[in-house]
Amino acid sequence: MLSQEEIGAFLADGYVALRGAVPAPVIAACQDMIWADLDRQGVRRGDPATWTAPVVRIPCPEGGPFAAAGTTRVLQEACDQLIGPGRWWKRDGVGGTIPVRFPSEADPGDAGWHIESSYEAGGGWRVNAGSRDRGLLAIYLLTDVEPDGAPTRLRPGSHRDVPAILAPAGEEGMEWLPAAQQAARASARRPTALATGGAGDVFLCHPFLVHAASWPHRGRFPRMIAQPGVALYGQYALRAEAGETPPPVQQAILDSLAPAG
Ligand SMILES: O=C(O)CCC(=O)C(=O)O
Repeated sequence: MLSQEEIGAFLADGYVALRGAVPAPVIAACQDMIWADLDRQGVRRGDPATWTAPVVRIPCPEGGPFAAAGTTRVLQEACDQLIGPGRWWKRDGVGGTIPVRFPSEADPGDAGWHIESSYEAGGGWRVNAGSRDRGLLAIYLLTDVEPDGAPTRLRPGSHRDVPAILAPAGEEGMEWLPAAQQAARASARRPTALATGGAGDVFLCHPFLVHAASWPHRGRFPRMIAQPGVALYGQYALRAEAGETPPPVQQAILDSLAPAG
């Protein structure tokens, strides 16, 4: 269970790190599956000469160790606490994509600051202030991630800059790209934190947390993360009902839309 202090940090910073959320043997089996997938693309575990691109993305494999990784008790309890019990899809796995970043001085071309999109409508990806369909962004460290090994960059507090951008667009929300660009500009003054740690750590992030990949990768080993969304059923109301205690994801949205004073 997350402590009150951790929930307070989530409200303030927009993320909380669950250290050791996925056991080491499960992580080792996930790595084996990822390498098997990379091998089919000619990128081989034991042969750094084949690590020619700064980033290779694969869809997160399903089943086996990934089903175990996505369903640990500590993760499910934290999702209940942050999103609200019964409000999110208990996926039998991890999902999303796995960007594998290799030691390289090259610009990977995908390291801009952004928020994630949350739902598809009219053939495009969108996001609205109620965070329709997205309860969290989860960042699973599937290898150790060192500060010089292309960690994901986070902007603590940036989740509070985003509701004011999205709210004027109402239920329909905004197209993802202009929303992400405005979120990046609005949060430029925020500090940067690095999603570093050990393999098996999971960062649970508010859906509006502004983040970015980083480069160069000056570590020795490929860095693997998964970065799925945790699906929300429906969307959050932008006003709390009387007597209701909103879950922290919703509370952060309400707080940032509340008039100052
Ligand atoms: O690879 C990373 O560190 C983050 C990538 C990312 O934010 C994305 O693909 O949306």
